[in-house]
Amino acid sequence: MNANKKYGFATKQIHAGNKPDPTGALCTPIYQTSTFRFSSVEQGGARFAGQEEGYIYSRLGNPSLTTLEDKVAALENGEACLATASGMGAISSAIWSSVVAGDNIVASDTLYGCTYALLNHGVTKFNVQVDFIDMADLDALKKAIKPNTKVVYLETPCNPTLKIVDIAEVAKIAHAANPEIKVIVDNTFCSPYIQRPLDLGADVVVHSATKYLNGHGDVIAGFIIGKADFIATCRMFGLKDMTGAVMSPFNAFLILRGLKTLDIRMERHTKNAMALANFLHDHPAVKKVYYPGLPDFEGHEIAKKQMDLFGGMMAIELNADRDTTAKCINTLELCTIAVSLGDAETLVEHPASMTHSTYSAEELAMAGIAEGLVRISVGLEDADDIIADFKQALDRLL
Ligand code: LCS
Repeated sequence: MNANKKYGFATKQIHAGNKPDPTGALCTPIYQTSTFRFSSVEQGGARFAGQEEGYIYSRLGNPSLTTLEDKVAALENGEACLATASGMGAISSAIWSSVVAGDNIVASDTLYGCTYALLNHGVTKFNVQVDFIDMADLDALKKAIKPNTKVVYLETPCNPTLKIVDIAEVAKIAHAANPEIKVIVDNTFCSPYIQRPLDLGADVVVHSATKYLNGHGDVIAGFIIGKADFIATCRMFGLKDMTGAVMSPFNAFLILRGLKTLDIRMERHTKNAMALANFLHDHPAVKKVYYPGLPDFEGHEIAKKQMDLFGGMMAIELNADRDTTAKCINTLELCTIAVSLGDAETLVEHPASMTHSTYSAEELAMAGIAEGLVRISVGLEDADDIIADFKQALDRLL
């Protein structure tokens, strides 16, 4: 690539970050090594002291990961990126790098269950106080920010209700209160092809790369993207000392492979999701469809403004109790009952008993996660086949 030229997303997902390999290998090799040789004690010392560039040990950096990190930074329009062993590794490494005892975090009340657990009963053990609010309510945000608030944390669309939060407005409010506050956005549901939070004013993006970025259901991984100095702190403290959540070179290779088709996959996920959402919207057994692409969905206008596509995630509530809902889901023949999302396969799960079982009954109610809510990660199969599968399952309820 020519460093002075601007390239499109598809070109960047294939070429950005790639380094010429001495062997001429087209794909970045898997540097399956834990450590790196030093030519002398002096050279090792210079690398540890940061006086000489070069690899030391794979918890601190590895060439397979460097290529991937540079590519993901380019896709999110960030200065730098850190690859991690999981999405939770990214989130916890970023949080440990942002707060100390006595600090406050203002967080969305609707988050992936383990993120909620980390904030609700993880960091609170270390005297970091967390206030959960409806992040779509900007007045609630204004009221919640305190002098010791260091982080504002959100997902949009939220897992699992797809609630939309206005990233630009949240960033404006947080930075007006205190420019030092880090607005951290989990961009897992969108991927940078659909939404780029840093362009909208956020400070840090985190990802579960387990999902759309890898896209093939065979890797657990994460990323943190942001300013170079913050990513350096995440690398040399948050990850190196606090979580140790380092990505393996093999997983970096798989994600590099998956990323080459990110845009094509996101287009197809969205097309299939839009078709399924329209079908479900008109089915008499369905009470409500939660999908940002539907004009009657709350947050649709904000979604249109900040997302380039509406994505592949949705949820539905049926005109049925929890047991009947479960029975209906059990009759799906093609779609798979499984947690995770962003894979080629359509995955269906029940948040209240699975991904969000870390929430108490009151917390579920507060976040609007109904007992009968069913989350769907719409896959890449033929839309007609996905729709036919839901039709045969839902028609049994009539
Ligand atoms: N952020 C979001 C929005 C997620 O959905 C997940 C996992 C994570 C972070 C954590 O990433 P991980 O450590 O698993 O790579 N979400 C899951 C879900 O909804 N079903 O299974 C896992």
